[in-house]
Amino acid sequence: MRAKTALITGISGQDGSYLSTLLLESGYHVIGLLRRQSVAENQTSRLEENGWSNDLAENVELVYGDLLDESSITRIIHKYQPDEVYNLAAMSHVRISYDIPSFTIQTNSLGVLNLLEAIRSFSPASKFYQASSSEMFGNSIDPDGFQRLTTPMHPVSPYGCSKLLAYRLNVHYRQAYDLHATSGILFNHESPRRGTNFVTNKVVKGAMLIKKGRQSTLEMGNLESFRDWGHSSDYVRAMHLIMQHNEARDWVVSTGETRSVRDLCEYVFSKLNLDYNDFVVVNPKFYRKEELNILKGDSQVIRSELGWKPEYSFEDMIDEMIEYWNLRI
Ligand code: G4F
Repeated sequence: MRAKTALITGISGQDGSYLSTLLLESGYHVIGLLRRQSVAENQTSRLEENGWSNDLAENVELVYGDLLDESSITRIIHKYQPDEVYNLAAMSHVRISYDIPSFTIQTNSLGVLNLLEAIRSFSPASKFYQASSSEMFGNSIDPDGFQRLTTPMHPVSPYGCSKLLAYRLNVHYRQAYDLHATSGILFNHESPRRGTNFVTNKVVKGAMLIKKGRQSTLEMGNLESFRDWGHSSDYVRAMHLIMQHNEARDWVVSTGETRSVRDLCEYVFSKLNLDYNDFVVVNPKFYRKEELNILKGDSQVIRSELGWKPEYSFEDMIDEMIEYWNLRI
């Protein structure tokens, strides 16, 4: 049987690095879209953590391109005619999106439009996965405390607005052009490969630096916001399942549990036998212009229809991150 070809945009990011391994181990030929960076090593540092055997590595092709360089996207889609396209590329940091709103909206919205147009014109049989985000809900919550597909979407950041436009474009291309355009509304997902300017890895790395005497305090923003945190490797499994389903739809992927940033600090510092109250200092510079207060996702549909469930608990995930930094600091 012919190996399936998958294109992953954002292959060098946290999710791209886990997804590429999942697909390679499932026998795919993987094309990874890379953006040029001045430090060449940074482009592939997460991929190197996969430690692929030669057999797996020979099934990966990395190609330069950019969602905003329409010609590069068109050329790649036309050349490879991928069976599956996973769009994981984005400007993904919510607070930074207030500083670079135009770039965020161009990359996260118009970039998706470029991909959908290229697929529509040159490879209409390609299945498409759009990385949608729980940030699209903003502060809307259903009366039972959860967010789900039917919850109104009122984003509170340029990032959330950009993802909402991309989400609606994806639905439109599914309906208007009959593309197999799917999306996963993923709640926060973390791992040791998470950037250290996102809250989980910032707290774990900061606490470890304090534990080892290399830092005295940890400056944080809002400790009272709540997030539904899962593990990236569980969430890329959900992406793959979503793409294998015969019907193109939108799905919510979440743990269904919520914790505050304060709870996170308390857990991480206590694992290192420290009291976070002695070290965590609030600095308003890390506040958002408008905060999204509580996220808790209802993922019953993907659990019952696709048999997905997370394998990592919150504690397992944070313990893995602590172990990672313990070996490196
Ligand atoms: O880790 P965060 O930066 O993630 P955020 O903003 O929830 O966004 C992440 O999840 C989204 C899904 O809902 C993705 F779409 C998005 O791409 C990204 O992956 O912040 C989490 C919470 C926020 O409420 C923030 O205000 O932590 C709070 N926080 C408090 N102090 C902080 C800090 N966040 C960061 N990054 N740094 C702080 O010092």
